[in-house]
Amino acid sequence: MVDVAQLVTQAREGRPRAVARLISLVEGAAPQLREVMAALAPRCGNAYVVGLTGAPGVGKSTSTSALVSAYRRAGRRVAVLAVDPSSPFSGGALLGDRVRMSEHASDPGVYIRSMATRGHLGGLAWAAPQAIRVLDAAGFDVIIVETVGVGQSEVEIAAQADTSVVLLAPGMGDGIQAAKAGILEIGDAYVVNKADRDGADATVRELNHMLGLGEARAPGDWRPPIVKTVAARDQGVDEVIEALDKHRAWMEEHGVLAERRSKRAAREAETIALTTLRERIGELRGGRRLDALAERIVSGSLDPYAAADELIAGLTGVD
Ligand SMILES: Nc1nc2c(ncn2[C@@H]2O[C@H](COP(=O)(O)OP(=O)(O)OP(=O)(O)O)[C@@H](O)[C@H]2O)c(=O)[nH]1
Ligand SMILES: [Mg+2]
Repeated sequence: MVDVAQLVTQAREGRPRAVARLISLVEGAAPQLREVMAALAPRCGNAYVVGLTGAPGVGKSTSTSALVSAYRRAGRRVAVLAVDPSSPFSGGALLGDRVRMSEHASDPGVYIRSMATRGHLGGLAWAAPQAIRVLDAAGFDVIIVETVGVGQSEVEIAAQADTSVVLLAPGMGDGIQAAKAGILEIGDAYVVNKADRDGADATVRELNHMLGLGEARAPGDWRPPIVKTVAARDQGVDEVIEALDKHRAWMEEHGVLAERRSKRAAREAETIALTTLRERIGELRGGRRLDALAERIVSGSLDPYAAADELIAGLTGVD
């Protein structure tokens, strides 16, 4: 049995084992989540959520680790949520990252957790916000959500972060890939990592061009900065933090932070509602109700819209 009240109390104290248990409940889509989220809600809303995305191997984990160190030097408590949208829900994802982050292992001001999201009905969009809530309520000042940029995942993560950082590296054909993946629309800041390699300046130029940074913007508009880093040697990391701080200040000044958070909350509720409905429809598949409706559609005595209405009415207990 899970003692939710006790876990929540301990998580609020920032006890890592309790935080881990709660995130496991999220991963496993446990029925106790409803109770957990109700208990955590009053404690949420203080953490600054940074999304970090980029193609495989650009240096996300190395950068995350360097960012963690920089935030710690500034006295902030940091949590890292490494989301792997491609690995199965129960998998022990990102072992390599654990090793890479091991320098923070003994620091009680740091919590690192990887989470797999594939295979769950709601996937990344469902699980990540709830894990973020756990970390937020546990009192972390900054939550870094690292995701491999594959397909939709970076867009989904951007929707859940206060600030989104897109990481690129020179010489990987990133420019074209970036344009394809639509990441040019989601970055609040761009980092060209591996600047110790040839082609970093060319990547910066290309990015500048593609983002239209040379063009005029309305006063007060956010202009995404491009920062060069060598994460492996801790170079440029303070500039990244500076860019993040500036973006946060800009969002606060223009009401963007509140707006983003409110959109996020709406999406969260919507995702849970849709996931619940999908689950119930899935349950119906095993039962006779959907079969009966299907029979009537086939025989022409019911059209699919009317059948869907009946289905929805049945699901929500209105009929
Ligand atoms: N030359 C150079 N190599 C780097 C730099 N930053 C990271 N690397 C190396 O690039 C490789 C990939 O780094 P990771 O941090 O694991 O990259 P990642 O984006 O997290 O990779 P995935 O999680 O697999 O998508 C590692 O071998 C790093 O040591 C850098 O600034 N310069
Ligand atoms: Mg990584």
